[in-house]
Amino acid sequence: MRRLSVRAGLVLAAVVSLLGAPSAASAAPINDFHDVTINGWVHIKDDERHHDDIDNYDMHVETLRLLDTVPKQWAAWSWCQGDEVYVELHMDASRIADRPGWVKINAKADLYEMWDCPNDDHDGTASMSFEVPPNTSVNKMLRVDNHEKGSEDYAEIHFTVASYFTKTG
Ligand SMILES: [Ca+2]
Ligand SMILES: [Ca+2]
Ligand SMILES: [Ca+2]
Repeated sequence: MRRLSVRAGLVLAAVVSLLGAPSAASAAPINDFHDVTINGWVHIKDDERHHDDIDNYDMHVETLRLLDTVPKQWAAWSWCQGDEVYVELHMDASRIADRPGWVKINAKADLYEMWDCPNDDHDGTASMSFEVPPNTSVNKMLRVDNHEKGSEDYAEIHFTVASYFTKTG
């Protein structure tokens, strides 16, 4: 009898932990997943009359996990150079529905330049889209220029997208 009641207690505990699952997504079965890792570095020039401000910065590494229930994710980065050139990068990764294992990447960079960071003087934009086959990494460079007359500010974003596709079911 004692043994039986212990087992019933364990079953009850298991039911409670299932009910306590944090979201519907985590309770759904996972058939496969993508881990899309993005990293790289950026080179930024703030043009100045006498001495340009130029520097390189690392991008913080982001891993976006794509599932049946979450087929699209995004990440963002921003940098400030010379106290006036503000660069934003936004990237998203999404599953290509009719080609299992493939992902589509959209990348968009915006350059703002005024007398502080961040600022809202939008002086340039650049974007690209590309597809990544399963278990492949791709290197890209996205350049955004300041299109204000006479400006030579720019940013060159060098990044790698690595997509790992795993089937679990
Ligand atoms: Ca400047
Ligand atoms: Ca400056
Ligand atoms: Ca400006």
